[in-house]
Amino acid sequence: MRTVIKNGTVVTAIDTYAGDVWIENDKIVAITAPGASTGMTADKVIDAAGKLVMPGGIDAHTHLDMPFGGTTSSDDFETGTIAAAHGGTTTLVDFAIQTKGGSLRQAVDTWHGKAEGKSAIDYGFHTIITDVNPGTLEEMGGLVKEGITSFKLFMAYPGVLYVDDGQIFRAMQRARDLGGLICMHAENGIALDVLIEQALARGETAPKYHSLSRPQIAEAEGTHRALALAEMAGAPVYIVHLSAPRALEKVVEARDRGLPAFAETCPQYLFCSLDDLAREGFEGAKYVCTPPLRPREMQADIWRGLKTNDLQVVSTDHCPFCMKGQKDLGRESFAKIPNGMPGVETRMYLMWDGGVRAGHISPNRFVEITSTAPAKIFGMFPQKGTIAPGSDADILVWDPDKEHVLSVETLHMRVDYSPFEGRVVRGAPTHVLSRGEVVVEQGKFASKKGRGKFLRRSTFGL
Ligand code: DUC
Ligand code: ZN
Ligand code: ZN
Repeated sequence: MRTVIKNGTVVTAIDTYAGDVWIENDKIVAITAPGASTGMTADKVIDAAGKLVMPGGIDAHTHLDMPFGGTTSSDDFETGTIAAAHGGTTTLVDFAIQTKGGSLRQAVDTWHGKAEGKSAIDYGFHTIITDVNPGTLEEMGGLVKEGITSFKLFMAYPGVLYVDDGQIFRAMQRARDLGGLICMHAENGIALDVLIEQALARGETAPKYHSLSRPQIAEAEGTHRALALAEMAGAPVYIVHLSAPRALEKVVEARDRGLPAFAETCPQYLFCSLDDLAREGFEGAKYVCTPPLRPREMQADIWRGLKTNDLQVVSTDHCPFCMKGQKDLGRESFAKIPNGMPGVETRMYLMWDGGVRAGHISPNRFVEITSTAPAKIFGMFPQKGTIAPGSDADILVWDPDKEHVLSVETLHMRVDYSPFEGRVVRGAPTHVLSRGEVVVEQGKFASKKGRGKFLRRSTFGL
């Protein structure tokens, strides 16, 4: 099967040029000058005149079908990956969680069971280690050989996901030896639990107190500690979901000293704020995620970090919970609201409309932070993350002017609200290809669940 995407403008992280992209089965095989006589014929022609041809989005941070906060995130691998494809994301990396007393093997087997036969796009796994002990340190080696080359640790959520500094340090040393990458949820959870208890004792139970009881200094301290431990271990580190200027300062300082320190932010920290958490009644619960949304004035610094490459990636931390039956567990106490927001489908729209169109970033930088950089950091490049001969044909034909309304009525995530209800964005995919197959065409899913493949990722190579 040969497909050609003709007459479009190819946009990668570094180039913008007119080119026809030729695909054979699941791979890109050639890029030719528009109209050049190539001698090749195609079974399928996609006309991309007036459109951009970009690598499919890579979301390196999702939580599908994850037990958390007394419930389970509402998208599974079927609904979550179909929604992702609609929004132009063709690869995701989800987190397999070690249960207390369980092994990493069990975690990964459980996650393979959740994804197989369901995922509509390609996927990899990180593992969340909740108990770093001689057994799990040993197991990390086996997982790296299976292509699970990154591990998330939590400084937050004492008694649930939290690991102490000794455990973090040992895991970092082991990751260094294996070529693995530690991803850190960097907030001082021990101190935050005290602040939460004190807020509740004062009767501060509304959703906005979720943010007011998690000050940015707790994230800055955690970020500094993660960077220091990684430096002592001689290991690279990746700070997940960075939300706060003072945490960003720590990353800047480490990178300026040449350390292999990386960090992502998420659209919610660029487009939502404490004002949303403070909405009337219980509406703020829609915006409860961790780290929390910050005062609106802090967004400018996060944009600056993205522009200057102090932040390298935008992923989503997609972790949806319905208002009815899930978020409402916390009507009496913000501490019982399941933490997480939906985002896997809206990331590319928001980063184009609110990032590129708003003048914060160029189209090339859009490709870099949503696709190329996560592919490189997480061992998927150049199979994923670019448009080049030999790469997987994960491609977006992107209409930069197409209007789309973000609403629970138009989006496909299995959740009963949208944080962006009614927002009109410009820029949307007309065709989404995953390994050469058109999976979404003009807003309609054109493929089937279960076609996505597990991705064996390489060790850390930057
Ligand atoms: N933050 C969230 O908002 N949800 C899942 C886990 C996390 O760290
Ligand atoms: Zn986290
Ligand atoms: Zn997360």
